[in-house]
Amino acid sequence: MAIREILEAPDPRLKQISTRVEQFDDELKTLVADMFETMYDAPGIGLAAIQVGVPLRVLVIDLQPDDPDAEPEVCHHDGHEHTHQPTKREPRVFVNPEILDPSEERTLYNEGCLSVPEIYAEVERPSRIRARWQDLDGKVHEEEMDDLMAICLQHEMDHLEGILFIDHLSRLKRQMALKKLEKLRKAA
Ligand code: GNR
Ligand code: NI
Repeated sequence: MAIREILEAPDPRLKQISTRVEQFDDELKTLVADMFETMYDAPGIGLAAIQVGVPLRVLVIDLQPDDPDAEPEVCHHDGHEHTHQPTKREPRVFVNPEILDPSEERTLYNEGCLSVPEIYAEVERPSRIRARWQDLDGKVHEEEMDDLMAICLQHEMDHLEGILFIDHLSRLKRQMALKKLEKLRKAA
């Protein structure tokens, strides 16, 4: 497993349209393992493959990433001592995801993106969706989603179409965000 570099706006690779996964092989499993490691390290609650430069329709989401400030818990069993993070991880993989019947009802959420670091803005999206996707074995799943899961899945699906959350803002707000990003980068 490896932490991969996260591409940042205005990198043109983030505008690519990702292609469907056809091979459910070890290379896909390695990509997903690396995406989880990269996402937890960042830390973030979701990551699309294109954010690490791979234009495939693959997403990972964990709405409960470990709290980086939490003290690791030490526990003893089987005669061994080991540590683990007190918050529970809920890793989810979505291959070739689709959104079905988005609700008329919309919701606003103050979004951020690992590819647009330190910029946050309110984005409006359908409140509820039905999602269909494949797992690492190619098996099809379908589920209704709401709240943060619906928001995050839609944010990640946008990445597959080369869309960033700032593309949902007015041109003025988007330009302000990109200017701020440029300034932050120069200061770093
Ligand atoms: O870590 C992330 N947080 C977040 C907050 C609100 C809405 C969407 C997100 S996803 C983001 C990680 C990321 O950039 N995924 O593409
Ligand atoms: Ni993002």
